[in-house]
Amino acid sequence: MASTEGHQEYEEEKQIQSLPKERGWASRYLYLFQGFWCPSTHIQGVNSFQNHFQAKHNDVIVASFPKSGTTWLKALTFAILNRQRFSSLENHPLLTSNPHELVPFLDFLFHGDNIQDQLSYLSNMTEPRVFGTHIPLPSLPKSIMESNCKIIYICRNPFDTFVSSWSFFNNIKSKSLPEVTIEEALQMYCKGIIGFGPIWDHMLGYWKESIATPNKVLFVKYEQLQEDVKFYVKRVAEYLDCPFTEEEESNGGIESIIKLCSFEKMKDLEVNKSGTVGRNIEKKYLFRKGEIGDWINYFSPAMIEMLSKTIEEKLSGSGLSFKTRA
Ligand code: PAP
Repeated sequence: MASTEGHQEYEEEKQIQSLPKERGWASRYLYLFQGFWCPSTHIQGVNSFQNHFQAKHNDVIVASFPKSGTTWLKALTFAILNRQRFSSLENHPLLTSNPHELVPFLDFLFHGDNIQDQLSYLSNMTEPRVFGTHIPLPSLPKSIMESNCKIIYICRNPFDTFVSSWSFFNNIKSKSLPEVTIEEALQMYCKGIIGFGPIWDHMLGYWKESIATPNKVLFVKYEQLQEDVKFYVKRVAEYLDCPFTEEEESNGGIESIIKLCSFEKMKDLEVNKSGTVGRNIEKKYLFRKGEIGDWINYFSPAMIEMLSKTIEEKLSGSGLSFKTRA
């Protein structure tokens, strides 16, 4: 057994060393793995996820590029799907657990060598199971694409996503890593070098699939959620085949979910103010400002030009666009 594990580790290490490598911002290096940039510590988890995960027909996957509104969409999706089980909002699990605890990231669940434990945990989860992933669409396990499970993808204006990532990484990164200026970080971001990047490929993969198979991928933007959350809560419920009844609507069922998952409410909960989640991430860093347009406080004119040109180049002709509110 030990020698099989040792052999596997050796093979994984060999695989990592053969990949293109660049300096990262929050990890020392990022490796170009299956077309996206990934810290070495993540590659084993992705391999295992691809090899072992078996989707069920009623699974729901919340997919996103990091810092695009994942926490919010996880909370909303969990609350929408489980509204019969947890009809009393006073005792709702979202008041005592972080959304990432209730809706685990599949790519992180498969880290380490306790795969059998993870598989039995997964098979015992209450259905419908809801998961998160930051993996780009072409790297999702076959069973996700081949089963009837549904994906909801959230993305965000690349300006705000950059600032949210920049602020988050500065909070969580090891002090032993070399300093990176915001200009250098933006240059890397524009070249696609950021965990799970390039961001354009990530968004376009899900965007194209949402057009080709709208029953498989629902594509949502953070800004759309902010502008009309009620519309999107109803849209998500319809897409997941659990539309709100007229009675639920008239009883304020939609509004109470919106309130429960709102930035102000979640940021203020004791459970989200301290402690860690996932791979030792301090929960308080998941709730920063929750605003559209904060990028203006960070970007110089040269940075605006650099990112605007890159967006134009990468997204033109795709039909995917973002309003930038300066
Ligand atoms: P993750 O990739 O680490 O899971 P993710 O949740 O995708 O992060 O994005 C974090 C952003 O969503 C933060 O944005 P900011 O840095 O611009 O503030 C965070 O504040 C915001 N956010 C978290 N929860 C909510 C919420 N309930 N409503 C609106 N925005 C939220």
